Amino acid sequence: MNAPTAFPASRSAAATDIDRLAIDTIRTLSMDGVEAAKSGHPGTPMALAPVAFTVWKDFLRYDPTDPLWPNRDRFVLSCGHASMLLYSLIHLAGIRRPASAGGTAAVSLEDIKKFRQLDSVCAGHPEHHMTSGIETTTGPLGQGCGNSVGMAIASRWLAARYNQPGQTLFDFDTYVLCSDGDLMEGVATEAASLAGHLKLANLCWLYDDNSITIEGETDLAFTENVELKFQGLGWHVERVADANDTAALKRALTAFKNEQEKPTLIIVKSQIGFGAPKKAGSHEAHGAPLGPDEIKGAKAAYGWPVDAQFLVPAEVPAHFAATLGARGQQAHAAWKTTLGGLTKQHPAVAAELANFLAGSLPAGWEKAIPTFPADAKGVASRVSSGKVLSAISPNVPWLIGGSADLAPSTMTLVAGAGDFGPGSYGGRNFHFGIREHAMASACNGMALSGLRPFCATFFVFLDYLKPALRLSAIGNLGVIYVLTHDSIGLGEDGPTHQPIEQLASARAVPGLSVFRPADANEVAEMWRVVMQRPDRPAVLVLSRQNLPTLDRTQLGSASGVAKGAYILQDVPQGTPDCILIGTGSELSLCLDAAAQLKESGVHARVVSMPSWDLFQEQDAAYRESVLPAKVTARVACEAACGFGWEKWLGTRGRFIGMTGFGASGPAPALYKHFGITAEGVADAAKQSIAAG
Ligand SMILES: Cc1ncc(C[n+]2csc(CCOP(=O)(O)OP(=O)(O)O)c2C)c(N)n1
Repeated sequence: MNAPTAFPASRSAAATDIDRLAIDTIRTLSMDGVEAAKSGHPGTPMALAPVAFTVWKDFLRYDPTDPLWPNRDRFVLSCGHASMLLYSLIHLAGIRRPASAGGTAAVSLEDIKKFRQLDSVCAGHPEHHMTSGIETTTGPLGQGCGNSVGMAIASRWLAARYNQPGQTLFDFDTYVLCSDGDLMEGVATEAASLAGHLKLANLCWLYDDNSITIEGETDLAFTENVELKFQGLGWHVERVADANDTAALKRALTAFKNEQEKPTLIIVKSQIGFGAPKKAGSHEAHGAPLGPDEIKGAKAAYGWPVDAQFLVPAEVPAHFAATLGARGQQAHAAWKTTLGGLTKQHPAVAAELANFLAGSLPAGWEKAIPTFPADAKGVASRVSSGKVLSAISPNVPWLIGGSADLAPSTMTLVAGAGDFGPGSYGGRNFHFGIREHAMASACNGMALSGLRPFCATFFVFLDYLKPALRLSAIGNLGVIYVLTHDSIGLGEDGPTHQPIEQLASARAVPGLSVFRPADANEVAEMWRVVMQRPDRPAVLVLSRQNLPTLDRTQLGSASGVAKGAYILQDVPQGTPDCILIGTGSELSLCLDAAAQLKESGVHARVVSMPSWDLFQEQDAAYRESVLPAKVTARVACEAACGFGWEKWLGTRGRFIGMTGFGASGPAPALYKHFGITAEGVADAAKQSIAAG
């Protein structure tokens, strides 16, 4: 082993030799990984190695043999471009895959050598679902910060729900490494504001104040006083003048541990590309391999063998095992003993917790889902959704969430469930404030902590939370998005509030379920489906206006929602002349159009299609049974843009919907104005038949 013997005099004397060896191993592994990949971000891992190392060695409570231990501290790398830092840490700490996945090394040295290659567990940016030890998928700046607030919330909620006097099962902390880019993003400020309000003292962000971004120095665009800003947001702020000063880092982290009231921000001055002779301190160290000369120069500065690559001195993993590993395993063992005590002394609590930990729904959870009697006057789908949510809620305690200041409109307040607020963490109704983006990002963090979160706003504000929604889908996180006021049907608020392109944009997201239910019973069935898919995010698109509750004794059963689309009303016999497809509020227009067509001797099948993606998942035979290939005369009706409907309509089909933005006015007037009427559907059906 060619371990270095000398360290540059400029280096802080605070670290012991073995600590320095570990820090420089993180640095050199990260540099070598990026160099081998010929792409990546070496400079920030080189700078932040001492910071991350100090957290992991001295503070993080983490059992590398069980990365899913529920009470582990969370470590989030929000500046995901510095991913090699995390891969180096996971490798050196010896994190294993869960036993269910074989228990082998999560990141081997061979994996690191394949950084950024197809099928590598060391992807360009950290991907939670791919690699053990990664708490959340990061890369879009600011999201890790948002997620961390959800994790800190989860820790507090789980503690309030399950801890008993003398039996602490949940008290995990969340540590975040974040960069200038993270803190410039609005989502991080929204999230920080929420965390400060909620007094999440179990949350610590370590801000890499290196004054460098991609275009150059931060004073090009970022001159705010971060310390003052965070103090104003209700945070405790610490400063560390040199990222290499591990003793100072320890002091700041100890201050975080001692803080009981506020989240903590530790502002750490670092030098990007630390040690690289020419590129240190320059944006050139940010996003490209350093090149052989700079690598050799940096290794020489560390006192490292300049030609060694991927060198891991044996003492380093042993050092991680003796510190992080030993501490984590001991804490984990103690936790298991506590859990055993809970089972004896509080069997009912322990039984509920066992369900939660297993990720399964409690037996009989769906028994209270209501059935709605036929009613021509009907009920808005936001209202029926609220009723279903309230019915399910008592049976699934970890179904928790709230809205961005719109609960009276989104109908997401669960009566009797209590509020989650500063210092009072047992409630299940959340008030996220008017912070849609952070709300969704925090919900991702809550989902990553095992909870089933829902969040709500107007559907048009999907665009305000879209980046987090996309990450729900990438990460298979079952966040439930309750999005109401789903079309021009909301009426007078006008085009700024009337969604047009949001359905198409949500349907375009892979791995996301999108539902637009047509009546109260479809709403109930939608919730039944969604609850059973905890690994799939869902967007529930709900109306402001009343929708008639259809008479299911005369029409197809709403249980067809589980298949995405189903025949609501068929022709008496033989092949239909045409098929009318509707979603949400427009399904009733299709039924009316079918009645009108019948009078002219045209036999139309009416299909309800609340979820394209679920229908697409069905086998070809089922899809053919609903939309037979030979019936090419088709009309779809939806009060939104028609983008994408060709898939179901084919070349002969017609679409009745919106072609531009809406307008302010009463909903019935708007439907007429934009030609979204039963007559319009019937005419389009005749045209489609004639085109054959
Ligand atoms: C939302 C988002 N916008 C843009 C980017 C592209 N990007 C990656 S890193 C970066 C900024 C780098 O500066 P900083 O955050 O200070 O990181 P450092 O250079 O210190 O590593 C940008 C703009 C991104 N990843 N996410």
